[in-house]
Amino acid sequence: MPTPSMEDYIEQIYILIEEKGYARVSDIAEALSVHPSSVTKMVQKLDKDEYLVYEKYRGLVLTPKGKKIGKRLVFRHDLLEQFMQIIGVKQENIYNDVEGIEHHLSWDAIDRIGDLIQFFEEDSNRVEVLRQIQKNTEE
Ligand SMILES: [Mn+2]
Repeated sequence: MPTPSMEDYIEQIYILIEEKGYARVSDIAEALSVHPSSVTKMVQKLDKDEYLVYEKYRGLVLTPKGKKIGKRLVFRHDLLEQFMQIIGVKQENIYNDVEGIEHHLSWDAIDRIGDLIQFFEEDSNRVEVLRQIQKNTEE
């Protein structure tokens, strides 16, 4: 199991490769607001644990294991953002809130949140009812 920090890297590398076709150390460092030397160190660890293959001049490529986890991590992030939106969290808080909790929930909890999203999506009136409650408690 990857640590929270490893998860952040795998997630970001997956996103960069999806968006640009490659992930450079400098891009990863920028995306995660860390020093390039920290990226190099982590990339070596991820290579050792077989999440990716790091070749100094060719750059890095996710292994099937790394890709599979990367995909799940991005799915989890997006699902939690959706959840935050549904429960009415202010847009400006959503990204940081998700970054703060995503590593600390079991996949069981993620699946149950998925059920809840489905519950709200199946009938838009349910979101309206929730908004009404929120409006009433504000007053
Ligand atoms: Mn994330």
